[in-house]
Amino acid sequence: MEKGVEPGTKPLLAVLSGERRDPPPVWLMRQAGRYLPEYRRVRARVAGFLELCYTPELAVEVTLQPLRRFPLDAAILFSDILVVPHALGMEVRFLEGEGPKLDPLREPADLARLAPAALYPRLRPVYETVAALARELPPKVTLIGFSGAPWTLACYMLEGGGSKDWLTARRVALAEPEFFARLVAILTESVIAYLDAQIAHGAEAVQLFDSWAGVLPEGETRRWVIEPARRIAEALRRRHPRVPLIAFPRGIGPLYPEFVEAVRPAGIGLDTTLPCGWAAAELPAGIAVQGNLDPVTLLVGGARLDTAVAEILAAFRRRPHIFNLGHGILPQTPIAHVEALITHLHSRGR
Ligand code: 1CP
Repeated sequence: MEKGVEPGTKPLLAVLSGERRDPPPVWLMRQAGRYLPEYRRVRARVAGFLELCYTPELAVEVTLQPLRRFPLDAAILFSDILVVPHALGMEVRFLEGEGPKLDPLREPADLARLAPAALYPRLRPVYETVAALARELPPKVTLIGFSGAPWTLACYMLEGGGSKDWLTARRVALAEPEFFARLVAILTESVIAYLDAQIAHGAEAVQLFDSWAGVLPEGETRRWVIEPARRIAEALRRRHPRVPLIAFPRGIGPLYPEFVEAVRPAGIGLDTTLPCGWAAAELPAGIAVQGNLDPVTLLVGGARLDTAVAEILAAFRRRPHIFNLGHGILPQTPIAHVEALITHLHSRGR
């Protein structure tokens, strides 16, 4: 079922294969979701957020909602990174206004609670969503699948929810490296299987979100961020050589070039804090860069937004570039600002 790369027809895939496009293709991280009233209406129809992720008909609808409003170049599967810990057997709940809550892993014996064999059957509804989207998408739009990366998933699984500093996960990684390595090994294999199945069902590109990579020191970044991403990228390249991977190791700063050399993804997501000029100069020439508008700038809009967009376009004018935010869109973002951003991109180009 895997589709070949069609660089001639899909701008996003063309850029991921190393071409430059002017204006650049655009999509926005977390482009479906709470800033859209039509999302909130669908969300109100289900009791829990996970039910939305596991009901293909609704997940397809929510994935397509932003594309009906804006001429985006990609649809990103509507799901969440925490479906992987959930499918492995952990309890995961999303509480209104409080974010996710998990029943945390506390000691090595707790790893026995994880059942990798359950992954495929439990995630089948997600694969059905991918397959339905692959059939329904307009011809120029690329279907992006995704997964959380092992480090970020381990953060939630050890902490039991969101955190400002991820102290539990950082402590376990440093103080109990054997326990932590076993957890990361299970997650690495799970992420490979999960992304492999998304591709088999029609995902044309996949993004690996390592949202909390930036809290680790250098050595731990190599071991728990770069090395797992390298293994995931290699396994997917072997199985699906033509399907591009976009890696998003948020916050790793000066380790970005080393990450790219080791992992060799087709695209690299740049976070908000990374200076564009530095990234344009320091990252290997063939790789597509994605980003990195500050979500707060999109929230504020107006002249600030126009200036920031112009600066990003100028910095990446000589490189394959996918326009995106440097992190997920904020729920308070006015829809008019998203419209203004895309109009600006399409009218001015570079
Ligand atoms: O009540 C609701 O509607 C739940 C809000 C919500 C939504 C809309 C959550 C809970 N997840 C999502 C969807 C989601 N999450 C997508 C779908 C695509 C899209 O919206 O366009 C994607 C790609 C994610 C990825 C995700 N979830 C990440 C990685 C990206 C990032 O922003 O860093 C992370 C860290 C999560 C965890 C998560 N899920 C939900 C929340 C509120 C959080 C963050 C919790 C925290 O701050 O720690």
